[in-house]
Amino acid sequence: MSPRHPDRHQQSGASLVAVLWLIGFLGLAILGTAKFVTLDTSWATSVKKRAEAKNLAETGLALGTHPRVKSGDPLLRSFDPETETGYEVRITSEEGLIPLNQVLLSGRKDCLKRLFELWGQHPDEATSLVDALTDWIDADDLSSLNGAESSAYDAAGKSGFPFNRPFASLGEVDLVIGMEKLASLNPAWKDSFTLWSMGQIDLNEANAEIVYAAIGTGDPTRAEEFVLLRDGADGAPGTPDDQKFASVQSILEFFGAQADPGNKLLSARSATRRVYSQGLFRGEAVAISETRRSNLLLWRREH
Ligand SMILES: [Ca+2]
Ligand SMILES: [Ca+2]
Repeated sequence: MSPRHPDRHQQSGASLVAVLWLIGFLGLAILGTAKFVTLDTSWATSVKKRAEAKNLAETGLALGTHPRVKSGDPLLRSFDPETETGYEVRITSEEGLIPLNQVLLSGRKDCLKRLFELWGQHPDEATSLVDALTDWIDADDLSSLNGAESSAYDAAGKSGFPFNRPFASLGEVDLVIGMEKLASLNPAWKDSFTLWSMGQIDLNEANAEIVYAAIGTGDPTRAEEFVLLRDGADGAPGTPDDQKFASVQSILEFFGAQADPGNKLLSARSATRRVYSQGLFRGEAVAISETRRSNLLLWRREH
């Protein structure tokens, strides 16, 4: 009778478990490494695609900022569907937007109030907000009738405001008391304002809302009719069929309005170009906006 060796059986069993465990561990490690490599490769591909898309956006930007290239030029769009690469450029004018500092400094509160009410703000709230915006940029600490100077900001737990100088960025405007409500009514409110124009509103470039707010007379429907006529048969601004008006006077005649010699806000021409360029590379998109006047870079943002 052969002797029994229970320890040897136990050792074999333990070894088998260890081997199986090791195989399992190695399998998991290999799977993990493969997953990591896949993720790493996809991250590197995404970074490369984004870099290519940015290069294409820069190419479009260089074309769009060239003084001889005008809005509607076929050079401003290029796309190869086979390689899914290209760029699209839009040239607009900074004067097509409301120059916030100048409007406040020149006392044209009515322009802002009309716009805010058009966006759905209650007239009383619109009045308070315009007064608060004025108090933010005027040098004194004397509150306007419905405005907000330092005591109002202290009470709201926002000590250190207002800055009592013109806005240096549209981001600062978010800090003004009452802006949260306006931003909830129109989250894209910044798209209607500029701090980089010559300080006038070019009615040949502004959208219907801004035209309505700036003209100071007539209704929003008339402003929409004006923009329809101005943008030509294709209904798109910045294309060759646009019907630009020669002067502010001719635009006011369209509205049946009298020229106000004291109103220096209106204009029929622009001086500051804003170029938006989107580069596309195989599903990746990078957009860059630049504002230039006489080739001097005033503002740039990468989206
Ligand atoms: Ca002030
Ligand atoms: Ca057009």
